[in-house]
Amino acid sequence: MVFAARKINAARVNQRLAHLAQFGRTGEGGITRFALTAEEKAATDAVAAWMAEAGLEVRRDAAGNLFGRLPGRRQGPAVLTGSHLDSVPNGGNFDGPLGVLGALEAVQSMREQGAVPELPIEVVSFMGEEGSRFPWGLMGSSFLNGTFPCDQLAAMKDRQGISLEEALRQYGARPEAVHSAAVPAGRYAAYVEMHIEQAGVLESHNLPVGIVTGIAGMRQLRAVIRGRAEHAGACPMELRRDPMPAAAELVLAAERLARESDPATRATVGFLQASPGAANVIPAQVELTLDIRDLDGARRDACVERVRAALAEICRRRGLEGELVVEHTSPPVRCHPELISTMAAAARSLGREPFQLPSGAVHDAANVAALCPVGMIFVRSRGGLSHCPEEYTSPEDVAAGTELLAETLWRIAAVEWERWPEP
Ligand code: HGY
Ligand code: MN
Ligand code: MN
Repeated sequence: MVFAARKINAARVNQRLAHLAQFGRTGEGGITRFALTAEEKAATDAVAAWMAEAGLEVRRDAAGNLFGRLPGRRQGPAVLTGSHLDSVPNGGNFDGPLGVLGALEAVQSMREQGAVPELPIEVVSFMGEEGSRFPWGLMGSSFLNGTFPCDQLAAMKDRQGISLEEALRQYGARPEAVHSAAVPAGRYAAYVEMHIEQAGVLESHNLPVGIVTGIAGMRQLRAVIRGRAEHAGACPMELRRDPMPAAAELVLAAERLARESDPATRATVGFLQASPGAANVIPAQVELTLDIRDLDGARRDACVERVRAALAEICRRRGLEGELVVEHTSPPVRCHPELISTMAAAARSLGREPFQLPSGAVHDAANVAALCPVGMIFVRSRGGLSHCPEEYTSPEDVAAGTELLAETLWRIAAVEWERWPEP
């Protein structure tokens, strides 16, 4: 039975996207759905019910990742596909859910058409991709590829002081067994993730979909600058040891150093906190996050070292103490050439241009690349916006992406994919 990717049910995937938007809706039109919260649980439970409706074999691993499996004609390494359902604070409704629901639609359409893929295809919803609650992004896929430091479950806490271990338990996951979530290389033949582009390249080329060539590497750091708390009115300017202007210098230095590096180098300060945090108190310390990325790992690391040197110079000159701690690293990843060419052939068969582009955003695919070859499909973002309530992909583009994903999965599952040489 041949599979017709054009016959995916576009209305269903768009309705499901709209349905998920209710879980974590904020008063400002966005979505806040953090890792291991009731909101992520509600969205994941909805997807689990849809997987069961579609006749998939549904399971959850000890880390809270959800899987739905469509059996193949023969046993063998499954083709994995999916994304995540958690969000950034007041984020959009497409970053993550588009990849999970597109993957579910692809395999549900195969089943409804009576088309059985050669290899099994497994849909995954990874827990906690964004790193918005705990200081570790790509968390669910870190458990899958065995790189999460499982001895940190009790020590790693969110900003309310809840440990990851407690959050896993409250979520209904099994912190005592999280090691079992790790799978060996070879368990999967390949991984394909569909994702909203989160930038404006496809829109600028007036294209609905694109094929990703590689994923930027990311280093997330926490800078702490310590001075001396004093009275905001009584303490003369020349006697202060104030970490706030030092933090301001560091923010500007990070921006300048990234601009001086390369257009693919990106540096962002997304969080800054003074303590004790009162208008009439010179802060004792200022803490801020630094997110530094690049498609080239060495260039990214060189930028990190220049920021580290800038912090040391600022603190020395101002008589302050400073430290810069790496909290999470995600390696730059190249998508596998075999998958890129398969996607290009699938695109052409659907009358789509096989446009290729890199990803400045990181994705669970970067982790799964440690287990098998990975590929990604991007779908156009209106205005290139993402990580905000304005994030949007049209129903027509959702359909175009889902068709391409479905055709790609069908082709990958139908070929004898050996363990490919590293790209
Ligand atoms: O940060 C990222 O690039 C992704 O959205 N977690
Ligand atoms: Mn994402
Ligand atoms: Mn994101």
